[in-house]
Amino acid sequence: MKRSGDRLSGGRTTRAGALTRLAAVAVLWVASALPGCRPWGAFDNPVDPEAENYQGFPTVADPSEISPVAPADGAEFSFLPTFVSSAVENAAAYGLQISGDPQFQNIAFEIAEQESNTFDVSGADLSAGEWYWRCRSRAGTGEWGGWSAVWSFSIAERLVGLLDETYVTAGTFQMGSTTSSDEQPVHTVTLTRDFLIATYEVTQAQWREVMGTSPSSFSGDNRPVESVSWYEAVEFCNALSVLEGLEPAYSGSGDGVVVDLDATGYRLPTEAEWEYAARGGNASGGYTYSGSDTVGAVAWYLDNSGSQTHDVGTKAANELGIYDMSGNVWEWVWDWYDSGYYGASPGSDPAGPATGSYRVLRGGSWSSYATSCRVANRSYDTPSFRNYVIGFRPARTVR
Ligand SMILES: [Ca+2]
Repeated sequence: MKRSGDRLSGGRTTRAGALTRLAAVAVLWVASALPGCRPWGAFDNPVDPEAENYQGFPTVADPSEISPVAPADGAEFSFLPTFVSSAVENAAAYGLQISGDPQFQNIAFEIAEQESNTFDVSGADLSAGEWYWRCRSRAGTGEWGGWSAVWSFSIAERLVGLLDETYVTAGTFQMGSTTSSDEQPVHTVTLTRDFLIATYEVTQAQWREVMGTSPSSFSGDNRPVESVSWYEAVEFCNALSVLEGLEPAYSGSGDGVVVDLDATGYRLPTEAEWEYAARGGNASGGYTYSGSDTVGAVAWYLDNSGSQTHDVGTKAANELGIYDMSGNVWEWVWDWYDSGYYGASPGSDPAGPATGSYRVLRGGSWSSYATSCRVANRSYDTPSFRNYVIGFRPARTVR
């Protein structure tokens, strides 16, 4: 680690922190991938054909020869996937309904008519429980065919969001500074994706909730988790995505980890996202530190920390309402480190070099000199490195 600003001789403390605001919620996670497709016409498992008012199989006549293809009957979701019906030759339009009862007396969500047989149901706001769906098609401007068989699916309980998050609107900013050689050249960066970033560093209570471990050197539920490697931070992000029914952003493992920046799941911010958020995004006041030109107003650092971490959110927030981006603990970000990267990085959505030996760290720590807490400052270490000055905060893409 480029510890130019760090003194790693701080004392330890075991002061107990307050309980966090974590909601005690049931976590029921179920497979979120689309179930396998059923063969066409697999009307072998309609929902409760004995139920009163259930009309049984639809009258199948072209172009009403249609059936749900995915999700198959009984599928469980913690978020709603795309629904797909069988494709019907000559069909000009398809329709879909979702109901809480298999007789479809109350329609909870409907796509009355569209050309595609792939239905985007992401706008359906369904509570946890059992649901039913069916579809139909129409040839040209003629009559609608009959409704398909009814298939069931269920929505799992979702974990109430574990992290407080701050919305960061996409935009353009000047990244870097003239202070240090690896912060040059100052260059224009455009981020094209809105994203959410954790308002606070991940706390020890949050880490324990997801990972079941207590790795930190300092102890306190509301203190930032530290002594976690980059690999472990990535693991946390994927694990939390699974718990909350989001698409995991990472695949692969070790140094072969690949990120999908378009996935909805948690991930480490890119270095550019981190700096943009630290600078206050579109609301930037142009400060040296995240939210102020006075380091002690926004950061726990060498001169005021008492050689220890502090509860997150106990200094002033930055322009966007994000805390501790300067100081408290260094934060792992996604990018590989390359001191010359800024001279060749793309102007849009830079995500770091393709390979490297070190991952970037940002923001300085309780053990850092003020200069390391600057929003433009860059540091790095090997991704397996653990230290009581290093933690992280996740981000995720909004779409
Ligand atoms: Ca920090």
